[in-house]
Amino acid sequence: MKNWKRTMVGLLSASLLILGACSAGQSVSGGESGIQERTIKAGIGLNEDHPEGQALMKFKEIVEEKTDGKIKVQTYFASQLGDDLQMTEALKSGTQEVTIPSTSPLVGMVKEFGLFDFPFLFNSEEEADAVLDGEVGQAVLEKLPEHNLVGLTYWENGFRNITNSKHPIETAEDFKGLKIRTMQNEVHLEAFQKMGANPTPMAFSEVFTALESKTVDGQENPLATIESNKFYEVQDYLSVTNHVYTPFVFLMSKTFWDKLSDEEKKIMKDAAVEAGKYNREINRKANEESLQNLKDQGMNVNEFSNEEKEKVQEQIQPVIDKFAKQFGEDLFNQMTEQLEELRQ
Ligand code: TK8
Repeated sequence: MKNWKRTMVGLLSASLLILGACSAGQSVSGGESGIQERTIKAGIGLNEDHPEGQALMKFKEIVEEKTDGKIKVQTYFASQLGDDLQMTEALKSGTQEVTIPSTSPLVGMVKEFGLFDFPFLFNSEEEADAVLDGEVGQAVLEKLPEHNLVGLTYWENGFRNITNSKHPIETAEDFKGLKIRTMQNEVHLEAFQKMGANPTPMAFSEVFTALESKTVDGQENPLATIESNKFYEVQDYLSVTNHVYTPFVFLMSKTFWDKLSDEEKKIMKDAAVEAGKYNREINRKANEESLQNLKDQGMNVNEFSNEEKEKVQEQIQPVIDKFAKQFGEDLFNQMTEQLEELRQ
């Protein structure tokens, strides 16, 4: 009898302990389901009127709707919280929850992102979608958790074009001696060096002032950015080169992610993907509209012929060969094979 009693008491206290641990687990780490009151600080480098800004507003709308306002998204634009690298650092240390930087400045951290920085790699946005949303893009996202980051999906910055204050860029020779701001990315740096330009890497938040003060002659970015950031006020010439495609990557702090319940994680992931679809759609429309608007603003616009593109491609091939080896030849080959298949 005594023994039986002791066993019952033992069992009871053990199960109470387990119950206690479960509920503590839920309030501390989120558990498997349920939605809690949370606030997400989300910052980007571009303006709210830019397709990336519009898509961030869409992300906010979806998250707040699906969580009945329990999870709030506070939005910050125009590098208010810092540039791409600074915001990514803030995510790593857990003081900011979301940022959506260009992948290019992150190559110092995850070298494989550099595989997307090769000039003339993608022929269309659809090719970029296929690679980024496919195995190669996903394999690169898997490198992020070891840096305390979670990559939910890719958005689109897009194909880049060159502006400058000196002269139209119509031939491969026209790059010679041009002081051009590049992203903080070694592929871009070395490619422009090979083209005879004088590249200066700097954070995006410093570009307008650098152009205005003539610290640099030019810069390169997608048309929507050239318009949204009013670079036409300090740049006379726009050459439609489409020389390289830049993805955005939707990053979440892993410190924050790990606290979320499975239900909350699904809401975040779905919202990032859905807002990303919207981002790609409006970005592609904005490109067409922006070209017209930039002409209306008085920019001198010219195309860059396929013949000249081929000359540039030849100049920069050694840079691609060098970095493909450095960033991961297997992934590079997988990507080029996928692109060849798409082109058949
Ligand atoms: C915005 C940047 C920018 C990028 C650049 O944060 O740095 O030129 O194209 O748009 O990510």
